Amino acid sequence: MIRKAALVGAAFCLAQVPLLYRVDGPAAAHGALVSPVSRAAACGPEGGKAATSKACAAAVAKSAPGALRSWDELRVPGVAGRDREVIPDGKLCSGGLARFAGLDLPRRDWPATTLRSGAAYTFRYRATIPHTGTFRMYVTKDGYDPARPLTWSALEKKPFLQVTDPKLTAGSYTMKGRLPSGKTGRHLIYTIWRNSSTPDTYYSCSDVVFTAERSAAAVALVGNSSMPSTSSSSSRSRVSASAGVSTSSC
Ligand SMILES: [Cu+2]
Repeated sequence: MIRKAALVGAAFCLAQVPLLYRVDGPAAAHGALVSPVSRAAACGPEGGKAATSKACAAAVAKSAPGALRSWDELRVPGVAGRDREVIPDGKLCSGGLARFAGLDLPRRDWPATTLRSGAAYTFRYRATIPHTGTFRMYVTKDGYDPARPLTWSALEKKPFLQVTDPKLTAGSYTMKGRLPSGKTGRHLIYTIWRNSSTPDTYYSCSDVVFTAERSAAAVALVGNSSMPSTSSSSSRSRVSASAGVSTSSC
């Protein structure tokens, strides 16, 4: 059943969505990172308090009218692993899609999630329509400046996490991993989801603030139960809470 539904969804995607299915339906829907929250999810209709931030208001104003209602549709067909060739510097957060240009705005005040560098963390990528594929997450190099346009060279070369076909739990792909170590202050986590069941690749920018790692002694004493907190926790929980709501209509 699930497989059949997924195949049907993929077929609609490939067919550019017949007009019939667009009538008053939700925007075409696929996914975005919600933990730590991505710019698109934070500024979308389920972003809660974060969506009312100055950064989101600016992003909405700079993007095509209503574009961020489709916060889960930052997808580019046919990239096939050539991300660095296809997506131009300065346009990483929009995936090079003009209608999402507001997500590329260089600013220091994007809604950000506070995380402990080097800690265990469960990443959640909300899937409004499931697809198979591989997630790769990159972090910005030391010295990252959010007030400058994001370039490929600002990202570390290798992903700190790579997962193929993670488990779908309560509407989100769930990936247990470890946050990059040795990071402090504001950084950006860049997520690339290359589908294997569709020709699409999805791009997400998540703004984060890293706090210092625990010392080895502290880890030994406390164990490894540190739960990262979110500076805009209301937005995160709202995004997560709505994970069960189906907006899928590819
Ligand atoms: Cu999709």
